[in-house]
Amino acid sequence: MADVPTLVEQARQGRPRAVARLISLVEGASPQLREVMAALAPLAGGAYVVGVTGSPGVGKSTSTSALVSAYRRIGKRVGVLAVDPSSPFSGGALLGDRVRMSEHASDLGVYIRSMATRGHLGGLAWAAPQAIRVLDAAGCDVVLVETVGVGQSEVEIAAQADTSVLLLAPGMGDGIQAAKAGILEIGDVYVVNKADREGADATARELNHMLGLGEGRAPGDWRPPIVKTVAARGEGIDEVVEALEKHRAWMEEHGVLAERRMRRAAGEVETIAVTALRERIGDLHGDRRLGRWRSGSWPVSWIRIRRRMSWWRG
Ligand SMILES: Nc1nc2c(ncn2[C@@H]2O[C@H](COP(=O)(O)OP(=O)(O)O)[C@@H](O)[C@H]2O)c(=O)[nH]1
Ligand SMILES: [Mg+2]
Repeated sequence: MADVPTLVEQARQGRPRAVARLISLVEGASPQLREVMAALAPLAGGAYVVGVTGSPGVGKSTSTSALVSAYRRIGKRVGVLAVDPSSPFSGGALLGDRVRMSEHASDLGVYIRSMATRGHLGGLAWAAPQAIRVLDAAGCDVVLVETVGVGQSEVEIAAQADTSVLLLAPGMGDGIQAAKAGILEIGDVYVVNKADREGADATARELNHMLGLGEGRAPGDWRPPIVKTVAARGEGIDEVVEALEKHRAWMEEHGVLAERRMRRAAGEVETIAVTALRERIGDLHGDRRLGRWRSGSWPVSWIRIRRRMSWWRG
């Protein structure tokens, strides 16, 4: 059994092994999950969670690494969660992330964690928010969540962030794709990376046009800015930080931050409830009770399940 209070204490001092251990305890739903959550809850809530999303190769890891440097320069402690729902193993993409973030490896003010598998429990919908909470409680001022753009899961993970940054790059056909995928709705800040390449201005213009199409904004509404960067050289990154701080200030002023966090908490409770329910029902295919259901008594079991569900809801 892990000594939870000691782990929490060490995590707050920035000890990477303690942070790693706590994340393992919460993402794997260990028997100590409740104890860990109870210890973390009063310490969490101070971190600003930023999602960094975009197609593979657009420069998410490079940008995230540059953002880490920028936040470190102003003395912030930073946590990074690199999530790749497309890869069932710790595969090549995450390895590349490691390399691109290796300059921060010896910095105790930075903690980097990759998460690849969808396999466990409620999958990333469960694991990602728990890991974010650990980083938050461990005293990170900023948590950057890098996630590749693949369908539903990216929206799911973007929903974990206070602010979502959507990255595009010229020549990737990203603009049109983004519009098709309805991704334009999830960005609070847009970044056209690889501005050293031809077509960056055109991509920014196209994006600006598309964002304008959705214009039905009231005067006080947030208008997502578009920032051009060359992440590989750190250019434009300070402007991204500035845009993030502006968005955060706007959210605080308009009560949006509290509202987003409340919605997030509700979603988390739902995930936990659904996961627990799924576990209780068990693996139906390997369950002998299924035989009884088949032999005619299933309506009774079904009523029992319904009752349990209404208990969850109520
Ligand atoms: N030319 C150029 N290449 C970049 C820039 N930013 C990142 N890259 C390169 O793009 C490739 C993919 O970057 P990466 O950060 O791994 O993208 P990710 O898959 O979105 O995380 C790498 O070879 C980077 O060196 C940039 O601003 N300009
Ligand atoms: Mg990456």
